[in-house]
Amino acid sequence: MKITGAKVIVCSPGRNFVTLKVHTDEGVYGLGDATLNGRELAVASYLDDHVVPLLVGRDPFDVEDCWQYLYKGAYWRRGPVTMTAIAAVDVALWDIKGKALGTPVYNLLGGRSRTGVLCYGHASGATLEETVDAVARYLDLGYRAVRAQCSVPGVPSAYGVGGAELGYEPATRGLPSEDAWSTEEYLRFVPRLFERLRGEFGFDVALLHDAHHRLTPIEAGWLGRRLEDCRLFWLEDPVPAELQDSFRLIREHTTTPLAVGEVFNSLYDCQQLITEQLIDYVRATVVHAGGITHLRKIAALAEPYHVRTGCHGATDLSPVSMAAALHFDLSVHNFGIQEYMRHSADTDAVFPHAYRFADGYLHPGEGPGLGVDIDEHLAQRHPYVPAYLPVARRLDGTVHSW
Ligand code: EZ4
Ligand code: CO
Repeated sequence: MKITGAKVIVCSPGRNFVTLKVHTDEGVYGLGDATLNGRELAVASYLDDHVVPLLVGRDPFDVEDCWQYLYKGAYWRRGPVTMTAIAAVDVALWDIKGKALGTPVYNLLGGRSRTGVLCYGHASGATLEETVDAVARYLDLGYRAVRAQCSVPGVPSAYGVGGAELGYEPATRGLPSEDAWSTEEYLRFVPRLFERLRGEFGFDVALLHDAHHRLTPIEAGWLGRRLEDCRLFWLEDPVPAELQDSFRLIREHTTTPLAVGEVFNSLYDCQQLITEQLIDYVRATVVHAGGITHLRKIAALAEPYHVRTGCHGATDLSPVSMAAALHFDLSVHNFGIQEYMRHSADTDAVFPHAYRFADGYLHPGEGPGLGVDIDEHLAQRHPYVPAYLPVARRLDGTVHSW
């Protein structure tokens, strides 16, 4: 089998997505997601101008060799744009191999390690009461794990609130908006939120929270300790993780489980976090961390250190990524949980998919390959629209991590 060409499809069915469709001489094609929120066209160009010409004539079954060729062959290593582009090719090749062999991708990854993929949904509200109601709604839908975010008095645009019916959509059309931020108000409010949620729902539901890179290590240590009796499933992204060492300080102060890594693009971003057991869950994803091939290596490194996976799964990852994540999640032994934010009806129409939610678990389906397709005709009706994630500023105007 030979690759005959590949097409980059940019579309915006409610939000922007970049998709790579790899064609072969046997008529089988594969899909990969290449969406990098707010920097979509950079990856589209990287693929179109610099990667697609290198794919023609290659055997799509040589997945590892292709990965190494694109990674080492570029000379310039790592970085979100490069690794997202490599991920798109990698996932498309796994899809092709599954379709060609007539088996779901999870069978190529060692087979099933479990019967379903535990996932969590996103509850949020402008007030504490609204957030309580939102959590209740997820429990009614059968979720066993819920992330809770809430506007903070004095900080109405706190991360993770609103913008979609079952979820949270942070990117807005046009140039970036600016959100006000106050760590002091946030730290005062969050313990109240989780004490209330535990009082209301007890301890049978797993509760998660995303601090979204906004704290310092000592602030994160305080918050983690303060929340210990609320028994969070995890506290996510307590601090920006460029400095992996900073997690040691957090660990010294709290036993609240820590998750990090949705912005990681390689194993080297989490090597120290894993081998020094500074985190409990690694959130690297197929689309931003070099595809299934590289993510498996991150999971393999994590397994002996008791670090489990908790892949990013927000709506800026297309249904192609969600499908790929589910095959990975089903197969990898040290799976922890999968983030699941439902896509809009327009997005689901452009990307028909076999995966389904039932009783708090996701299932990738039993069809060959990834089990997801793209309706190119429909995609064309939703052209790219410039859209960006917000920027955060502290109350005195200083730029803060968003
Ligand atoms: O802000 O996907 O845990 N999920 C998240 C997401 C991210 C967006 C960024 O593109 O933190 O909401
Ligand atoms: Co997050």
